[in-house]
Amino acid sequence: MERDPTPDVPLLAGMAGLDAGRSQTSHQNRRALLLTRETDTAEFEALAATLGIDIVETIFQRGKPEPRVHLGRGKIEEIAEQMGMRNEGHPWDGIDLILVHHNALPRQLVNLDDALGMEVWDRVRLLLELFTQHAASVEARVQVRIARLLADRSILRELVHRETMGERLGYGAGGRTGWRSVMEATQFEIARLRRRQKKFSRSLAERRRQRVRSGALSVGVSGYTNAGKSLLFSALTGKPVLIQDQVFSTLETTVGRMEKSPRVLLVDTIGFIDRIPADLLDAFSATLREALTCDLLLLLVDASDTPNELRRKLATSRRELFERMEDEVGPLTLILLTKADLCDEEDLRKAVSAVEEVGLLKPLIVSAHTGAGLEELRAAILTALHGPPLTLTLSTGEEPLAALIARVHREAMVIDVMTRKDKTEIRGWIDEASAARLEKEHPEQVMINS
Ligand SMILES: Nc1nc2c(ncn2[C@@H]2O[C@H](COP(=O)(O)OP(=O)(O)OP(=O)(O)O)[C@@H](O)[C@H]2O)c(=O)[nH]1
Ligand SMILES: [Mg+2]
Repeated sequence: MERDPTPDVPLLAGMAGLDAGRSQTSHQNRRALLLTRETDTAEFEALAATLGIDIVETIFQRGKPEPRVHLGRGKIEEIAEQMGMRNEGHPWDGIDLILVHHNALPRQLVNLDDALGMEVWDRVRLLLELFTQHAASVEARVQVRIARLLADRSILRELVHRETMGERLGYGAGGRTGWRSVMEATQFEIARLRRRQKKFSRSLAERRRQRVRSGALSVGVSGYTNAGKSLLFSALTGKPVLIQDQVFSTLETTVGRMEKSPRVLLVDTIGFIDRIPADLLDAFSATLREALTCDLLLLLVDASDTPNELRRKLATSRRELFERMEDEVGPLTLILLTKADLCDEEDLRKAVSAVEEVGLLKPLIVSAHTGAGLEELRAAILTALHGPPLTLTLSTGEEPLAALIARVHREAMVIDVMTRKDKTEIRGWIDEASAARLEKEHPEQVMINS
């Protein structure tokens, strides 16, 4: 069958799997109009700004979303008319994109596209574009592609329906290619990518099993997007990762060893956002599972947000976490207030009470930027994983004392060392298996007290 390489409807985020090349297009400096029913559009605007899109004007209409075109039909007609009258110097000159502040229904998107004759993105599509640009690894790219095609499929269902009803033609010259065949190609592509993704999840699961077998303990770093997860991960592991003042910089998991405690593994991962459709997150479920199937979870909350923002993001993070837990209890969780360096005492006090209000434990206050609170955080992580620190008393004997001390330093996180004549006392955290091995191998020389 002959296919037109680009369908004439720019509604399809993944080009229905027909044209993979287009999916990495830059949207830098595009001019857009934003349509909204809500007054607070700050987060949406930040998402658009991340892509370099310039929102020229925001059109706000009070009232409930309408099923046809989200705003009122009259309003959309007015906009279409204005668009038609644009000339050079018109404030809307150069606009080629309509943004809708809403997770729109397929029907609304198709209607808007028809009415305005212009590319239309809703919030989901905006997120998809962002994910596409930030997907750095093969794994992330496959996940994003599945998410895009799933979004396309819902729109294609609508187009097929209209085609069947005779309301809309197929694409290509004279509408000769039916949407039904595009839909089939999309289904096929989704199935193919899902098989690839299954392989990824299997190898992730295998890696996780290997880590468990090796006796390592894992700590997931979770939280709303842009909360500071990657910077904290980097500060604790010394491993460089992408850190940007942008939402969704991170789309895949990175595992790193906590400095000074090589048996503790930290897992950096994708963040949460409000009202993300299940389909979209499902594409990332293997990635999230990696961070959430852990021995301890850190839940990061940006202390420099206003108390209202903080409460909203905390609620979203908790809901997402709760829905994704394999058992009802989930791993032990520490709440962290991050970016403390950007706050004064009053801000911090308000942030702490916002966390406590919802019945969570007292948060730890940290700044990955200045390093404040990080030693306390390491101690809290180790205590949560291994219990309170132990004291090891090492005595002279068959094995040279210096060798024993060096080994303890390698395997434990040492808090302090006291040297007497023929004995050395070391206080620190050590995992049970290492402690048991030490005692078993050198029963005369090693004594452990809690
Ligand atoms: N001042 C200050 N800035 C911070 C701190 N932690 C993170 N940031 C900044 O906050 C922004 C986001 O940090 P990231 O570590 O990328 O956040 P993330 O949670 O990994 O974000 P995503 O991966 O995009 O979800 C960056 O500009 C960081 O430099 C902090 O403790 N203090
Ligand atoms: Mg990150």
